[in-house]
Amino acid sequence: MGPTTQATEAEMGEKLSDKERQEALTELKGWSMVEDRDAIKRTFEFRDFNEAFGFMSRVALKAEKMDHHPEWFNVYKTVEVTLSTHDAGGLTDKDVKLAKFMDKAAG
Ligand code: H2B
Repeated sequence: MGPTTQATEAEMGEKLSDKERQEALTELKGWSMVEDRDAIKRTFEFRDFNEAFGFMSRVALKAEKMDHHPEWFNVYKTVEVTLSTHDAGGLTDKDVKLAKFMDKAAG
């Protein structure tokens, strides 16, 4: 790959430093580190399926805009979310940004 096709670290997002991820996790209530993986997770519980799917729809639009997508699993009113930046091989600012958006979207 030449210089025009090679994505730079900044474009892919750089993995958070130890200090950055510590600060991020303090801010993100309900989120925790995934074991054996550089990723964060949170389980959202809604009143019913309609609320859960409404949340997923709002997050989906945001994810497309950000070009940053969650790994998630829905059963009825429960949505289990894992966030990690695949291109960077771990946690970046994009994950923190999407996590904050999800917290707000969940109300
Ligand atoms: N989502 C997540 N979570 N991590 C990524 O590295 C990522 C993504 N990369 N969504 C994007 C899409 C990339 O594959 C496209 C080509 O921009």
